[in-house]
Amino acid sequence: MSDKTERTFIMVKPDGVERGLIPEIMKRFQRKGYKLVAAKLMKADLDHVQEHYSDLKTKKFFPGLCKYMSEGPVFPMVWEGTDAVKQGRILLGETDPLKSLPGTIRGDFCINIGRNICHGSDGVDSAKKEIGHWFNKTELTDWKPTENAWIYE
Ligand code: DAT
Ligand code: MG
Repeated sequence: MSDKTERTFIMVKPDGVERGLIPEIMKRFQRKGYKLVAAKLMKADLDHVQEHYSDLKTKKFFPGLCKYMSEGPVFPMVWEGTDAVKQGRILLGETDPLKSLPGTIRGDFCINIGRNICHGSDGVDSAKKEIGHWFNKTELTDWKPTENAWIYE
């Protein structure tokens, strides 16, 4: 594997969970060839979500965003592989689903920016921070998928 191996934090938001889209979103990362390192279904409290989105706390939509994110179950995950952070954002599509191309997760499954079904880290540093915020070290599984021999030259 190349030395650009990265981990990214991807989370199915409450609307994605309620709409039964956990398997669909996981499938996009699995079939690309990324390795699942961690995943769990949980309900996050308001403080936890506010910390996750602390960069956006001055935005008008911040209270509504945090309320929606803390009122239903979420499905946080960690995926690993070459260029996983940037490629993860490409798989997700644009923040605004109406600007997301068909074939991307947001382009295929949603309409409204406030209900865009999934989160993805926007950089390697934020990915590290987010992974640490949502998962304990013991929840991050160290393993070598046998299929990697067929995904990486
Ligand atoms: P992204 O999730 O693509 O990284 P972001 O970090 O700028 O986008 O914003 C976090 C989430 O906040 C985003 O997924 C949906 C919501 N959001 C962003 N801009 C918004 C807006 N103008 N109105 C309502 N919700 C918004
Ligand atoms: Mg963001």
